[in-house]
Amino acid sequence: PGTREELLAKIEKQLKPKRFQHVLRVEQTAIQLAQANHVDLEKASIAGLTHDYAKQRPDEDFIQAIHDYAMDPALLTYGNAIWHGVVGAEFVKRELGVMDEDILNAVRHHTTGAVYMTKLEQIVYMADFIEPARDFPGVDRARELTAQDLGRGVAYQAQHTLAYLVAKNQPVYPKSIETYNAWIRRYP
Ligand code: DGI
Ligand code: FE
Ligand code: FE
Ligand code: FE
Repeated sequence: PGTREELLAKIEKQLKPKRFQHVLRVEQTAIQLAQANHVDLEKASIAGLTHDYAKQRPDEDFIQAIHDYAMDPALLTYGNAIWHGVVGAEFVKRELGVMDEDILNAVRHHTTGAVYMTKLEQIVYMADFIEPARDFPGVDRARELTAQDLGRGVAYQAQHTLAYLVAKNQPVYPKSIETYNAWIRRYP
């Protein structure tokens, strides 16, 4: 994908300043988690930087992409919250030239998680949840658990997000429920 500077410039152009600052914090958090978990730092950096690349695109772009790339039509019943990761990864690949499937899967799964996640995917999922500006009840517990054991952090977030969505009367994407079931069994 060229130099880090080129990548940063392309990402910054797509995002409002607040969102871009979040992306930089997720990158730093992902790098720290990568150090602690013996994961490639460069991959953690690129995945952190690209995870919300598509967050501010119009719905039409996602709808077009779901058709163009023959993605699951059930996706059409959700919205930006789900699309920006799973469909956004296709834009990261084509527009930023990121071809590493581990990085692309980290982007794809950063919102919903997945039953099987590599260490890198777990790191991006957690970094997005616990980056230093995140402030919600439970975030300190999430930071603590993640520092002890990355997988425990994943189980905690899956549980926390599901409870949050139900409390807010929000539809739950099936993958989010699958993530919850799998990780709560691994970390009872
Ligand atoms: O993009 P960020 O704000 O940094 O964080 P994110 O991608 O983890 O989450 C974006 C939003 O997605 C957040 O408000 C919670 C929501 N979300 C997560 N899982 C689901 C969901 N929304 C729906 N409707 N269904 C889900 O399963
Ligand atoms: Fe996101
Ligand atoms: Fe998240
Ligand atoms: Fe994010």
